[in-house]
Amino acid sequence: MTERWMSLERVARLWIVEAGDLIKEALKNPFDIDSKSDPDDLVTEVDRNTEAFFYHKIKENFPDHQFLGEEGVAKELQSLKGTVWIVDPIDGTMNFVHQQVNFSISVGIYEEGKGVVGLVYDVMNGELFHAVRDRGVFLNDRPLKQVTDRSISESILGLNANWLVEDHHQEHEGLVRLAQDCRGTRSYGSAAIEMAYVAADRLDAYISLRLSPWDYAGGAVLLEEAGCKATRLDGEELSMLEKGSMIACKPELHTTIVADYLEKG
Ligand code: 2AM
Ligand code: CA
Repeated sequence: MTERWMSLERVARLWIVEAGDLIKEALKNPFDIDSKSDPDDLVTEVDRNTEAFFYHKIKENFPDHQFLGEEGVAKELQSLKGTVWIVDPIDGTMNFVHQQVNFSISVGIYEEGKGVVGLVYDVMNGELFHAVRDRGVFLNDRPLKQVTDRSISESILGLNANWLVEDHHQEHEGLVRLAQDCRGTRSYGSAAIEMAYVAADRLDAYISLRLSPWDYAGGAVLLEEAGCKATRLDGEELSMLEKGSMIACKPELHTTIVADYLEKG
């Protein structure tokens, strides 16, 4: 199996780098920007074109594989049977539109619901994180060093300030206490990059209350190979078919945060 996963990773990597080059080209010209569910939920023609690029590559080369992407280029996925590619063509679209940096392409390849390949490409910083199940996790082809599991007071957490000012969710009090107790908070604006940063020991945890499978499918494979955990905030397994909350974290810190800050609310 590992050979097959490694060959899928090689192909996915060629496409992700090619897609990154197309995005950099697209940035040289004006592009259409729309909003989706709310005015701050942005999508551009570059998101759609990049998703279509992956969809057509996958269908041409692996006609029996399934596809799930953010922009709905493929029809809705009903199950995780067989091999499924879960693609976020641009994770951090708001950064893409406003900053032209700090966005990524995320690809997760799942077999019968199990993550086997994960890729997160920070396009403008030229950082490609990849992992193959049982083969470890790499940054630009160099193995990442083992993560350090720190205490809360020494930890830097990836946390968007939105989750601290809105008080209509049950985790609010716990998250405010967590932000007070940790060493510092950061928000980069791309869930996939923030998950990769946990795997690379640049962050100790990343927490979000509302993400979709394409936001975390690639990062979850990186984290598993880095010996970290990625679950919902209640500690339950992430769904690759439904939206939900997420904590990506070093293993002991995960236990502490879920038990002492999230379950107690
Ligand atoms: P996106 O750029 O692909 O939409 C920003 O904090 C992170 O949350 C990004 O990874 C962003 O992914 C994700 N996200 C998920 N749902 C979102 C929404 N409704 N609005 C903005 N960001 C969202
Ligand atoms: Ca996106």
